[in-house]
Amino acid sequence: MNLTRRQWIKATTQLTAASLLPWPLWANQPELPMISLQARETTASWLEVPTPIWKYNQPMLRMQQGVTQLIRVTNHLQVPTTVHWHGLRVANAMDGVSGLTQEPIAAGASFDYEIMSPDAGTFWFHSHHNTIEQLARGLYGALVVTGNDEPLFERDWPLLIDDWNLNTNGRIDSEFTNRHNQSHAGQLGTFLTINHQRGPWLGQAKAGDRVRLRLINSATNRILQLRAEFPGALWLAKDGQPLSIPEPMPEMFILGPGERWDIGWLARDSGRLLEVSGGASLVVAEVEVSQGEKAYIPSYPGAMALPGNPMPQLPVGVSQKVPVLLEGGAMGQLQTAQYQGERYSFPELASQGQFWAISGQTGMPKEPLFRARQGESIELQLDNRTAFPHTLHWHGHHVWADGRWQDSLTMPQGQKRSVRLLAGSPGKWLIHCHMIDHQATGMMTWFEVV
Ligand SMILES: [Cu+2]
Repeated sequence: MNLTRRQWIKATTQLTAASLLPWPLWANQPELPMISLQARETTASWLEVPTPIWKYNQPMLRMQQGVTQLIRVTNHLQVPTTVHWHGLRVANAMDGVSGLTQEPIAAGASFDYEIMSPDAGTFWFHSHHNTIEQLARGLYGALVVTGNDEPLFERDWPLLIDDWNLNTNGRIDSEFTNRHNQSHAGQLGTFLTINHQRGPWLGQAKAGDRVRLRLINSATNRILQLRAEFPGALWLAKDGQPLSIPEPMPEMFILGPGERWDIGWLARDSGRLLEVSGGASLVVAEVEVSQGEKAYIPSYPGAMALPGNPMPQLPVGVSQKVPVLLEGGAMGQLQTAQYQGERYSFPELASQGQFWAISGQTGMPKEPLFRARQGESIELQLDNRTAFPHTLHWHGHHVWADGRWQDSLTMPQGQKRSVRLLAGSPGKWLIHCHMIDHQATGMMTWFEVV
């Protein structure tokens, strides 16, 4: 038989393909990329005396959008722990909530988190077991998910901003159950760190550099009030989700615990970021801009817009309306609430260390706040009837609020508003105040996607 060259190539290709078939399919599967994350005790050199803290060996993780990543968490602490991937739309079993989605990782043990983020953006991770202590001791890190078609930034800086409650010996005040703080605005710190380093954080750029600042509030309770001196800077994304059109960044803005803003800035002259909630102005970050040889500075920074993530389309109608009443705390009007299946008066709740309620329940209720089928559109009618602001956080989901997707939302006292949630992956998902003193004393609930 005479074969032409083309026929011969075709025949041999088919032969090669056929000869591969008997191999098991898994033989060609690449191994998952693995990150070894270790929770351990260490010390920080912030003051003249060392400060014992708890920290991950890698407090700055990067992973690729859409690629499954294996993160092996080894617990070198003397107490159990878990890791929650804040803002990532992961499978429920990987969400890291002890007592709801997994058993805690025992001291000395490991747990494999297999996570895939459909979204590129700025996220973070932290302990979700005895969070009130473990987050305050420093168990958190930044998680940057990089996309394929993101615009180029010459500088890309995640900044985890935290405040610490240190005593006169430079140690973390280990009283995590101060009832006065818990029933008010929560324990605030006085000592500011950025990426676990004493502030201010310093960055260097050249005139004409496109700078991406990823601001993350990793404080346990403090709502940061930030003043930005970055002329012409833009808000690019909230909680990892890009704005469809970048917005001019206001000079003053707040960042509640767990919230993130991505900022795009065309560097011309030096800029800085200040924190002013404590009355005095503390410098959080300074970017020094050197006037180098770069002659051309583009005048239109529109090219900084981030490509959208694969978020679902918001349907027109809603299938359920769920009231989410935030009640309790000092100077609140909470009379009674259910706690562990029993109804108690507010003084009885307070004597058990419970101060805050969501829709009449304090602590983790046995039944979910609502159940929804995957893809269902829910209207959450948020109503903050307390005398304090709260930063609500939804696990595994973003809600549509203020024309953008957000996984954490700061609500001033007395505020009433509706947001939309589209039920995502099946499982049990937490909703709680990310001021951890409030979460630990009652302000949490959960919903179930079936
Ligand atoms: Cu709160």
